[in-house]
Amino acid sequence: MKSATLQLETLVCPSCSQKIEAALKNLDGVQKDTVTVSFSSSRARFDFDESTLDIKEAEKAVGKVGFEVLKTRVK
Ligand SMILES: [Cu+2]
Repeated sequence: MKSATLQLETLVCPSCSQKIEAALKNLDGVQKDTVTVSFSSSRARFDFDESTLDIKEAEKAVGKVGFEVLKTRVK
């Protein structure tokens, strides 16, 4: 299990973070109960199974709902 932090472009309202959270929870390999999106720091965090999910897929999913990922950290 790995842990990811995505630095996003500045979120302008709390419903943005809900959209992103829902998109991440939809992905196979993401531990749903670990997904948190902080509106104030514009950051998404979650744990995921690296054998099921390529982190690029998570970036893509966030992009699809309309938000840019500025930086990704996995550890
Ligand atoms: Cu919004």
